[in-house]
Amino acid sequence: MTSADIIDLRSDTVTRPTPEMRKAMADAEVGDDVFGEDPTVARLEEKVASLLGKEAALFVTSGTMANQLAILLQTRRGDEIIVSAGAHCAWYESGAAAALAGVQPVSVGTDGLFTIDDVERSIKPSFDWYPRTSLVAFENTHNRGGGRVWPRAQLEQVAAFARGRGLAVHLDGARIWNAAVATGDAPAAIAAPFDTVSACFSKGLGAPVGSALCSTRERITAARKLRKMLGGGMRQAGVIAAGALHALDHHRDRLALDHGNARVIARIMGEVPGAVVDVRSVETNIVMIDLPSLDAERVARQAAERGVLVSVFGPHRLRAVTHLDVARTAEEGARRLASAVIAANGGCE
Ligand code: TLP
Repeated sequence: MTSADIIDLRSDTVTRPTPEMRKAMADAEVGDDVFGEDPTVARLEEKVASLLGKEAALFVTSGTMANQLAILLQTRRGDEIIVSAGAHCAWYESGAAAALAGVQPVSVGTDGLFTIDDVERSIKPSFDWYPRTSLVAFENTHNRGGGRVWPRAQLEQVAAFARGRGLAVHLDGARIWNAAVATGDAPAAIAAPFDTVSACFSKGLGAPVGSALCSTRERITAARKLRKMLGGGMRQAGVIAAGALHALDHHRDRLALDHGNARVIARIMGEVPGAVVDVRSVETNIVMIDLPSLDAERVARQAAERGVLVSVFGPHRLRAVTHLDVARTAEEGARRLASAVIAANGGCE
């Protein structure tokens, strides 16, 4: 099997820039962005700030950096932050919230969503021996929640409650573009209740690098300094910003195709003996496949032998993610994955 035959459903981060995107990157006008002189970075920052309805934006290397800047900006060492169960900022950022900001995350809710009650019960009283609760981090769509989209009313109510209690509210909007396409809501409407919002260009949008942190001008000025402190000041970054701009202009609407393909995968896998998929919960481009009596690592290995790659998300759970590089092969990917599950389940293919 050649690498061209591999169907890579591990993540929507695995995409390669399209020829048009590469051309936009090659042609980008650039300058030294640490001097604030890169016109393409400036254009990207203005565009993303406007799309998310915020005063300003900062182009950063990764979603991780955007989330961690948001935490560093709005907390003090020893604070507690409230996050969704399975939140990226607590699960997949190498312990940065503890190591860099010195805060401890407390997880609430299920499938990535939580309620006013969850937040209220988690806020620590203001007495000496308690940590100070300072921030609530939301994630929309929610990665470990299987690409779940927050219902807008719930998002607004919970965020407003947290703000009313004096807490900062951050949105990890790595996949806010998917949430917008799935609901028909404008990205700015989804971002509106939040003090800070991170958004990625390198997931479903298919750019090779980069994310943005959006907020008030004042917070973004402070974030720029923190980014430099973390070694994230970039020089002729217009080359990569051009890829992100191209992605914003050309790859947002097509996310609907990825969502349709995710539902196709969910339907195929939902009929395979040994696999359990909640088809109705597949709202965007992520499909969680539960294998209650099978070893997920083993099934992933058998799938790889059949030329389909998926991520292991638990001892009995796989994750498949659709994106622009598998748009035409997602169904074939699901069939190969189904064959791996059937083999692991001791059945005939
Ligand atoms: N998620 C990656 C892995 O890190 C798990 C993936 O394959 O889905 N927020 C959310 C909700 C994310 O899903 C990710 C990446 C990030 C932030 C971090 O983005 P990067 O990888 O750019 O640091």
